[in-house]
Amino acid sequence: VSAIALFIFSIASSCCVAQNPLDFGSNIKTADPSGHIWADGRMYLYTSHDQECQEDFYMKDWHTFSSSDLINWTAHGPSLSVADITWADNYAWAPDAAYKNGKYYLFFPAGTGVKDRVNPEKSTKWMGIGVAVSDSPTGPFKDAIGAPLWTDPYANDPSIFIDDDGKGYLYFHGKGADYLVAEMADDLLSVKGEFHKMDMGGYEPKMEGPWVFKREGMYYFTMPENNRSLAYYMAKSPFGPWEYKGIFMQEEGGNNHHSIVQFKGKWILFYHRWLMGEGECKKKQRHTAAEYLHFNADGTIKEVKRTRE
Ligand code: FUB
Repeated sequence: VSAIALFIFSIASSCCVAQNPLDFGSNIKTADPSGHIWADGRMYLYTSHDQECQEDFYMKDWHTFSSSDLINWTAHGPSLSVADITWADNYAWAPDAAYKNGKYYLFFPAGTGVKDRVNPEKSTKWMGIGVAVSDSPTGPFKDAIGAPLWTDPYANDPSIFIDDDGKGYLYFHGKGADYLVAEMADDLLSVKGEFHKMDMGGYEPKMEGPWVFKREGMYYFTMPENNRSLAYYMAKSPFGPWEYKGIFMQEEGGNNHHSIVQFKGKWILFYHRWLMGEGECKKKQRHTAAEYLHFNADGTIKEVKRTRE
């Protein structure tokens, strides 16, 4: 009897213990998670994919995972690859997704060329923002316009925010790490008007991946300050002007990139952390992780600590 009880206990405990980083059921290394909940109520994560022990963020495809409880995840495999894009062959960096008018959209940065760190004028690298479409939340996605929506010649980390009235806004960071925003056309495949640089209230540290969400009528513009510590601004409009509010997750070494989404009544922060691998790669690699996010009564975000569960 005790052996059976032990067996049942071991199954029960291995089935439902949350792990941080998230357990996607394979050794895949993922980063830059964007969380979304679509009509079926599941959490969908759109991530970039680090190759084992990769150098210089040469990344080739984007993956989708889903879960109904944030514990048991289904890996849906690559949902788009640079091999399927005519205008890029590298830099499959941080994606984001949207649902509108019956279609799923994957906004992605990609590019080509090589960065010359010693002689920047000899660099051939450029990156643009593309958009791909699918009838399914897990893809496969197909490049919708066959060209970047924007490159100048650098554009990275798109974040698409659909407001309560159905209007879509695309954010990303461009040349000089400026944050740009534009309202999107109704089909999300082109820009309505123009991209313009946002008013960040006079405080603009070096930044990367933006993520915008709305809570109780206020817009939150969140981002990794100096590419490392997660910080945020608040505004009354998706265009800003933004008021800086401070850091809510301290850096841990290495870049960070996140998303924030409400799931079953709780706010969840997805991000990636750098952990030393146990295999042949003797350096830290990125893994998608999650934490609960809490707010103060005035709407400001409470500091988040990294956990292992
Ligand atoms: O994953 C490649 C790049 O690293 C992302 O685009 C940045 O946000 C940083 O996470």
